[in-house]
Amino acid sequence: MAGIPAARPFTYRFDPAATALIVIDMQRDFIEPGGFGAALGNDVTPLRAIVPAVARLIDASRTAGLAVIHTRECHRPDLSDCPPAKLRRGGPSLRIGDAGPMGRILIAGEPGAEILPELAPAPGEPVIDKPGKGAFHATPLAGLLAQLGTRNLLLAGVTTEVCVQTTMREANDRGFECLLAEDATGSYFPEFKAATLAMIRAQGAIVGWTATTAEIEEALDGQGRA
Ligand code: C5J
Repeated sequence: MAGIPAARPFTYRFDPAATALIVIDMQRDFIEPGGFGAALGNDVTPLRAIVPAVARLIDASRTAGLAVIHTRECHRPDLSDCPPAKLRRGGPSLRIGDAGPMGRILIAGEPGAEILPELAPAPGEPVIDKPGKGAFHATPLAGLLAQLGTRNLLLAGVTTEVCVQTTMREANDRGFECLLAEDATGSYFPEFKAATLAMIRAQGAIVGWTATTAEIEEALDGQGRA
């Protein structure tokens, strides 16, 4: 058993053999200048700033033998998996499926929907394409985690208050013990990120725990499977 004594609101305990890292939606369209997020008028700087921490977390998790799972928010080219209510959002400037600066927006296979090259999944690491904000909705994630025997989830990625928080709440309701890496998650709105971290760990970890990447690295150090 490993632990992060400095985690908030109290010590987070986990068995590395039953722990997976989920990296949420580190896609070009959300993070790169000139992508969908930027075209909507968002400042992508706070999202770009987390890339080194996410890379460290992925490295530390791989070294410790944790399963590393990546997600992408994207849709089929015919948009058959995109509910009309979701399609209507984001207007009037740019909507899902429209031609955007990096190909059709949030469409599988388009350049903007790809994960940043510096965080590319390693061969064999699962990549879950998800049509919703939460990674459990309409995806094989629950079955995959059951197969792996996962009980604990470390989370990172973007955006903190949308896809990351939704996934963490879905996971919490399914019985996973979840910890969000504070400096490896980002939002276009720093005040939303701060509020999300606070509400996750409120009331005795009502949704889960938070810790820094350095604290997680320290806990994972030396945990590599033989
Ligand atoms: C958003 C996400 N913000 N990955 N997606 O639409 O959080």
